[in-house]
Amino acid sequence: MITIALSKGRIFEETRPLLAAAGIHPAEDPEASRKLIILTNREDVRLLIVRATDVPTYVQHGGADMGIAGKDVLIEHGGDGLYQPLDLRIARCQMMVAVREGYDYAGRVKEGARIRVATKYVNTAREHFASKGVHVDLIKLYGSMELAPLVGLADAIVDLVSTGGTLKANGLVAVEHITNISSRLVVNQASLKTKRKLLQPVFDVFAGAIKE
Ligand code: PRT
Ligand code: MG
Repeated sequence: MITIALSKGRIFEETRPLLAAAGIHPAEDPEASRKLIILTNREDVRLLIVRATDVPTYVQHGGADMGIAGKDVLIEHGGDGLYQPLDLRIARCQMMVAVREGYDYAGRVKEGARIRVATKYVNTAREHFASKGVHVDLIKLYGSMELAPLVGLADAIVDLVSTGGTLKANGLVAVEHITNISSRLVVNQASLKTKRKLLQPVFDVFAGAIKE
């Protein structure tokens, strides 16, 4: 049996064609179902529907044999105990620093001011600003980071941007690019040894179905 952990929403939608290429068709639509274990047409494959940030944890501890997780999530998790064979190039976006329109980010950095940064990605943000020698106070949030600069909770945010529509709708502008993000296949290291025969064909099909 192969257990695959993934999250609903964009990751599931963009993984669906890869699963189909491997002949794996979910028995139910996870968007509509309340079930957290979704069976498939293949008796030896099932899907676990978990929060995006929990995918590496399930795979690391063997709750799932493999999973699909954003690089943003993997950097924060640390990747311990995970084999990461493939960049699937799905759910792509960019991690950026953004501020309120009119906030002089470059000027504040040049002065050596302390900047208050709200983010869900504290490890990534800490490393980024340290490497640039920018002094920051990090404020951990769990979502809707865009709000923080609007109410004076923070001077800047570190968040993911794809179309830019969310920043624009909230009067924010991106001022610094941190890294490109896409989703990776992650595999439990014990499963890799004990279930290689079942897993390898899935990796091979996924590898062949990656776009660009
Ligand atoms: O939503 P929930 O709190 O349940 O969890 P989640 O946000 O962790 O999950 P989900 O499904 O939203 O995202 C899963 C993964 O998709 C992330 O870990 C990223 O790797 C990837 N991804 C790709 C994105 C985006 N693009 C993205 N645009 N994740 C989030 N966003 C958000 C962003 O945070 C911002 O709020 O979309 C908004 C910006 O989008 P634009 O198009 O307005 O720029
Ligand atoms: Mg989300």
